[in-house]
Amino acid sequence: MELNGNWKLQFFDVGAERDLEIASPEYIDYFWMRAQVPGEVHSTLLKHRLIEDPFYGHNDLKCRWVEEKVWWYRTTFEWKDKFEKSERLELIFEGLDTYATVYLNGVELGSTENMFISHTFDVTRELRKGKNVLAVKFDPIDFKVKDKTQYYWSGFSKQRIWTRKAQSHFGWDWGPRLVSAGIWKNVLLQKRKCGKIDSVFAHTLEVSEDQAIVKVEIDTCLWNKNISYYVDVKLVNGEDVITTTTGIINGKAQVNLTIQNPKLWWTHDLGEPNLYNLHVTLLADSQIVDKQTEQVGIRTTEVKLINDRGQHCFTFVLNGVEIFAKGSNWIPIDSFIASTPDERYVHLIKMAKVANMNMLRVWGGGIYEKDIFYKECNQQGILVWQDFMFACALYPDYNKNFMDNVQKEIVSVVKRLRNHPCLSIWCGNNENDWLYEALYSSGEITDPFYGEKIYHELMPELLEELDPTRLYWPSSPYGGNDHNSREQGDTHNWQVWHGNIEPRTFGEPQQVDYSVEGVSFKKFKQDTTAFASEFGMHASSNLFTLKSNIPEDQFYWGSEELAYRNKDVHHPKGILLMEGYTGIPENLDQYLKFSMLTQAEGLKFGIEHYRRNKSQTSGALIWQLNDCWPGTSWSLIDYYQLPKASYHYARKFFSPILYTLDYHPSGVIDLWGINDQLEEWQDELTFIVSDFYGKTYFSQKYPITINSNSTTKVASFNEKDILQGLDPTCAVIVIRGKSNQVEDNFYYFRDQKDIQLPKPNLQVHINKEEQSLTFTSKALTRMVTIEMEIEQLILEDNFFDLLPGEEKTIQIKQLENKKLPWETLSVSTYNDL
Ligand code: BMA
Repeated sequence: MELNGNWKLQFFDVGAERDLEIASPEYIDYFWMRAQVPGEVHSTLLKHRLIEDPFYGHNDLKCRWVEEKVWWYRTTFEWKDKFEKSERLELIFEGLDTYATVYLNGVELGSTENMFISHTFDVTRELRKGKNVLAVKFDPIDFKVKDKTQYYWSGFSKQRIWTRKAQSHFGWDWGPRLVSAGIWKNVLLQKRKCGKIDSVFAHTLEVSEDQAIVKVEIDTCLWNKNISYYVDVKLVNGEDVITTTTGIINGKAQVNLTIQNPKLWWTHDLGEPNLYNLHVTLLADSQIVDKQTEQVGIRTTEVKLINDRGQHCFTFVLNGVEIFAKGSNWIPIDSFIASTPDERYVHLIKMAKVANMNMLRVWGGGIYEKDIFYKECNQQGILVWQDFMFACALYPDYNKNFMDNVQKEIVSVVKRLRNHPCLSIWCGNNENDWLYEALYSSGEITDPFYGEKIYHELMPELLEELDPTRLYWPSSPYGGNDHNSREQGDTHNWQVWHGNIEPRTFGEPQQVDYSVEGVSFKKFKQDTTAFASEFGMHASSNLFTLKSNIPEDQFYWGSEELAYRNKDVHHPKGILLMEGYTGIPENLDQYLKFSMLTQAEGLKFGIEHYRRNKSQTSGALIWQLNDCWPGTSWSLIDYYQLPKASYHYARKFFSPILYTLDYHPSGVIDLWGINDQLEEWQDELTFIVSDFYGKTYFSQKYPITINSNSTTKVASFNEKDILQGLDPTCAVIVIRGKSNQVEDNFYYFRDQKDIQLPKPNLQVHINKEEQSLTFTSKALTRMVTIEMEIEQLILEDNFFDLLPGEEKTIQIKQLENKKLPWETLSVSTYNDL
């Protein structure tokens, strides 16, 4: 039975009321506000207009008071069910954020202090026939941690380290401080007969040509010694059904299922993400006692750390195939995660897939994601890199209570997530090992490495027992002499944007170079990492997103409100990056286009480099896919789920087949073909150099064959030879495949700021009935930008370049098929600036 209904909410000052009075069934909550459960207090307050939209202007500051209050939830429910003596009743809170005390009918059941896990209370004796009153009190975080040590290193906020709650709620360099509280997941009441399934673990033992073996381990809690228990296990995929029954010894059961002609789980770019449903039923004397269904996939996965040449590598291997991981980092989908509808998750993950991503990293400063996230990744064939939720700080691993809490969390999270076929690695934390060592070396930290015991003792020990099937990696980045070393393990390239001087080795201080060259994306070219798990650049959100959240009188470049959207401390970094590529913007229009183009071209530059270096580099995960609020950040997709230019570029630079240019400073240009598919690839390439009015100066065709999962250098040119006297600031290169299955790739001979674009000449034909736009132009058009004032607009392509004389038609729709506001349509280009 679900207990999500009828909840009411009220706040009090700390110590103002007696807890038992408010928890009492007799307490009159008539004047309390109705609350949404699952949800958080902020979203309820917003609904009742008791706070202003926290995302608008500086409103986040205006609702700071929310985190200082004690919040009480109350609900009543009827219990009519028949109930036998042998039965137990369990009250389950799947998520309480965070310091909660639970009362049923005035009786205190217990307190919780971990947002990430579910909490179960035995209420067999406290539950009444008829009306019941359930109350939950949330104490303010500050009240709980104010007397705890808070002096040592902890990025963005000192308060957060003691509290097992999304660390980014306390503010991060891409999001405001909005410390939520509330019942953020389902509340359930469950009748237990004489036992229950505690956990199920299904994993593929082996896969051969026509057969697979899946091992299923089941843990149970049984409380009647006089009954004989057993479990039924059923694996189903359409017509294929495999069943077996087994007994239970010491609470545990285990079976090996043999599947003939298994349908393997693949990432979407390599095959079908086939899934099976695993039904586990616990029976006692032929009566069903409990059931659990898990979505599982048959697949093997490993991370190779040494390659066939005996060198360090970091390569994900799926069903025996080495893959290049293409994707991005995932941060919490919203500052208010609880009230975010599942559809937003579905759409965002679909967008990642459309952009040819095959991996998302659930970053360690947010949450272990909601079930919908993993289900969608299973279904859409996207691998997940899973961090544990520790980020950019020291954590009090010397404190027993804290460690007990962390231990419970790890056990519970691993049991919850380990069956998902998408999950491919466990990672201990985000940047703690690397930053600790670097900051210690530069004298900024003098404390011991608090937290070390979590990632280097507790986690590996627990995972060995709970999930030995996946690589446990202590941190990201990790490995080598400097945890961010390019020789070993994964790396975060924060040379670009943050200006870190690399490489460094253990013991050296981390130095930064804040200059145009120091932060430039051209630095990617020196990066020979085995796996780039973070790197990126800022870009503005879309105009509509910003306009909707910035007061009108502040809606200009250089305004305080616009700057407030950017939570990264050192604002000039973005300016330096643009200065190097587009020039410094002088107005909002320019800022939008300059920052978006710099981000898109910068990521393209880096990722095409990583992909060409496939024999050494096996992954490129962009920092960051999404935003939790309408700010300006590294994201590819803004808070209104409107893509930035980089998103559409990603679809092209992550394409399984890629034709790419390696531009050497000497003027030599190499043409490469990359094939990430499992079959050999054949095509005919045309390489054209032309001016901006369509006159060709150089053109060459190349029949190509690229072996499966490999790269090939197709040709090499000299800039001078292919320009044939043409001014490099007025020239474009287009690489086009005859197969028509690979999108054209455009290159310019110089940085954008030095290019002399022709006057705009774009013709647009609008077909409202067919919801399409057709573009033509007599001159090269850079960055055709289509905008409309609506969220979740879906465009086949946007921010693209159009060659003179060519025609391009773009389909346009809204995700939920809402009526398009044609009157707000705007088409602009870089040539207009
Ligand atoms: C890395 C991430 C985040 C951060 C990002 C941008 O440090 O792990 O903590 O938001 O870079 O600075």
